[in-house]
Amino acid sequence: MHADVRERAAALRARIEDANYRYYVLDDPDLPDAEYDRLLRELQDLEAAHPELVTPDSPTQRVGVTPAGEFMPVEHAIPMLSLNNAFTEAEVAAFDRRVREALGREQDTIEYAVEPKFDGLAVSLVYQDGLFVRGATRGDGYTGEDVSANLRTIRAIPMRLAADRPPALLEVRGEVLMLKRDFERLNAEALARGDKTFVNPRNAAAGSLRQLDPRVTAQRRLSFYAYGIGRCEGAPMPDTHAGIMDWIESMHLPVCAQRATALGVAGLLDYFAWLGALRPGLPFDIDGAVYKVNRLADQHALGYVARAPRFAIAHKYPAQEALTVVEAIEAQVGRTGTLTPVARLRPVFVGGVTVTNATLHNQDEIDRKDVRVGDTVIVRRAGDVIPEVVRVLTERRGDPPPPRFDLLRQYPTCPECGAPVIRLEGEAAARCSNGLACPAQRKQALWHFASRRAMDIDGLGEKLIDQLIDRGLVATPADLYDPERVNVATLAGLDRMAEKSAENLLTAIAASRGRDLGRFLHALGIRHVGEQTAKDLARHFGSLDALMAADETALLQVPDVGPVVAGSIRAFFAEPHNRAVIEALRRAGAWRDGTPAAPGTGVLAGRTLVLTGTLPTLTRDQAKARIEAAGGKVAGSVSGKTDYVVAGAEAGSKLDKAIALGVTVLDEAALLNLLEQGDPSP
Ligand code: 9MJ
Repeated sequence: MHADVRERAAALRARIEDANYRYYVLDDPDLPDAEYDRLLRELQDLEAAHPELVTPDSPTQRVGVTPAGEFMPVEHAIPMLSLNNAFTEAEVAAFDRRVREALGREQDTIEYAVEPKFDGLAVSLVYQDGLFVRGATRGDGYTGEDVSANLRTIRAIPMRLAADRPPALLEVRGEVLMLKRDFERLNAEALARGDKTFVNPRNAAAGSLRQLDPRVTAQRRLSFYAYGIGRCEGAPMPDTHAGIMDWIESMHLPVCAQRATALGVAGLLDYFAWLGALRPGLPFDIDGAVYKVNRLADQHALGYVARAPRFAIAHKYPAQEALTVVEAIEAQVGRTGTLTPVARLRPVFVGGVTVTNATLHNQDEIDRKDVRVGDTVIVRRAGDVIPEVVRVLTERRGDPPPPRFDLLRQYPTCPECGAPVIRLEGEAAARCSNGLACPAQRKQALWHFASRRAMDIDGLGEKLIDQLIDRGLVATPADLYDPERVNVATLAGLDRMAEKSAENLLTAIAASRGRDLGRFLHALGIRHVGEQTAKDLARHFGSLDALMAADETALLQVPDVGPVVAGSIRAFFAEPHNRAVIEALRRAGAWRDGTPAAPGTGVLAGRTLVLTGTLPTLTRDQAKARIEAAGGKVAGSVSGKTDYVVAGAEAGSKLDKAIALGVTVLDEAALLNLLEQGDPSP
């Protein structure tokens, strides 16, 4: 065989593995996907023509192994012990005290290596002379299962260590996990196929790693982070845990960037707080921090108690999930009359707060999760989002089981006004049929009218609106501008209002007169007419009268307006009550006709941009305003018509789609540059 073929195969392998390292470990890819695929195909073809060229560390060997019948047991030469947990600062302080006492260094400040506690599955990877030879799950700590074929599919795990003189034997330990974005994509795909979804990234990772067919695992995009080593032979070892982490990082093993060292209890608690603040933005789930005595000689001296090391501890964040019981399911009436079912829960402490309610969204969601009154459920609270029911423990249902919950049967009439509740064909939502005669809808409509992105009436909050409606001072948005109803005397008589705050509110109401037509249309709260559609309508028709006179054909001329939106607009303006309110608002001078921000001008005229993720300095609203001020349009989803995607931290599937469609991706700096310099492309 020709030496040049062998050389080419070796070069391809090195290039592909380097691309894997850059993409999956450094998160800094340097090779377009198409080029990567081309190189991999070339290598596959070479190896197919010359099977003797195939090496066990070849990237072609990551998938393509035939399914195993079962996983073989693997004994861990050094047991894979678990960590003891600390839940309070006092427990962390007690841990540190035990360490100092056991080392006979009561007066010293101990140095710890500190790192996130990954919420994944522990595995051990064995490298012989730098080559990956076997990987196993933790199992019971003494015996695990050989999941080598599945671990090979994880691109972040090097098949060959990057070291000139690798150790003769090195056992790396770490966690296999699924990144949050990969988890979301997996579930979205499962949902689209009508398959079962996974409850959380940990379960998805576990289910994927224990697949008998590695081809399935390969499609799941698992990740890996090393957190230590087991056996090491034939190489000098660093003398601290932090040193070991740096060492294995140099061999291209993935270690997380959030590791550090900390001094004493104060240092540990500082790190815990710092990591806790980062937690929501991390690409993976963590459930705490791990503290390890940094010096290996000290670790050795401390040894083990029962089944856990005495030199390390896991400091856990309060649980994000908890078990509780659904005591009732009630409906809340929203702005457009939608009845949103809410589970009333037996109070339970989750993620640092007591949770008593969880949203159930709509009847479809209730059906999908099959939530019934009396059920024991898992509730989750993540960040400051509304708590949700993750899953019902159906096995805990009594006999006979409680009946299925049917929102329409439970609420044939609106709980706020008693009007019939209807569910339109093809809609998930049930809604009150009473429109603005329903006080709950009135309140929501008024709240929306006054909100920042509509009429922007500063100081008109929920509590005030409740009082204005409940006391009959205000029934419609137009009443806000009626001095007979809303004045210093009437306002000052409300709870939590004094003369000064009443005057401030009146000033804010007065300042809202004459808002541009786009904002005003948005403020009206016409179903299916959001902020962008409102702007498009204002731009297209230029005056409210022109819009009110438009028939369906005329409405369909407006970008993104289809028959449903057009129908909703026509129905809104056909309603006599709405026409009366609009006439009153006209007399109050609430809006100003005319076309906002003349289209066709500005550096981004005619360009469509999509925002995703968190930008470093601009809020989403600010970025949107800047783009629109430059004549550009901000769309909600990426399509062939998208000119740019502006991506920040934690960008999600929109970024993936942009890359797939070849849409130019900008970061914030590039966006600002574009706004300043203009768009060079035709
Ligand atoms: C996790 N789960 O992230 C350890 N771990 O160290 C970290 N687990 C561990 N270290 C010794 N970061 C036993 C387990």
